[in-house]
Amino acid sequence: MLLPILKFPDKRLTQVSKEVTEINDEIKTLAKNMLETMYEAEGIGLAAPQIGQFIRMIVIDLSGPEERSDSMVLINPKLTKIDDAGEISGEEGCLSVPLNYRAKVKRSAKVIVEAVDLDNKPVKFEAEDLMSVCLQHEVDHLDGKLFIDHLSMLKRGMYTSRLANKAKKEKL
Ligand code: K1U
Ligand code: ZN
Repeated sequence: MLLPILKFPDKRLTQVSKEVTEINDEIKTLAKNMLETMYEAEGIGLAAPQIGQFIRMIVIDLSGPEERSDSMVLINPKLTKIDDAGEISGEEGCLSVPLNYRAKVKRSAKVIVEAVDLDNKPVKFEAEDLMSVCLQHEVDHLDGKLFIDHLSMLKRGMYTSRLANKAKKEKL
């Protein structure tokens, strides 16, 4: 089932999500629907709060909507930034940020993620490049943050006025 994705400036996207305490059928169905929604929207990641469920669950598939070969469901993910690895600055987009807006964001180059999977099995791995960026982007959603919150006041202001202008034109 496809789920509607909340869009900025919806205030619900600023909520901090709660830990998942039990992995039941409802959580499993939600994970399946999140993957379907992510593929349909042509994303490489999706966090539960983006579809209005304020729990700490994310889905990722860097192989993309065509291949769909690398899907991953992470529950209660915790990131440890590896400071020695430095930073990377990659272009990000977000399924919750309208106008297909993209901008460069500085992130930790490497992170270690610890989580559990849908079988409640512990998962731990080191991530770099796009996987590191995507994990940090998705965990930010769980903490009520969007990638545009990392931009300078000037860049963010330019984006929000573009969005406001579009809304104004649509009202006319
Ligand atoms: O969380 C989301 O809104 C999904 C988001 C994930 C993401 C993309 C790029 C960098 C960090 C996190 C997207 O999938 S945006 C859409 C997109 O199609 C995309 C952007 C860059 C590379 C590949 C895909
Ligand atoms: Zn996003």
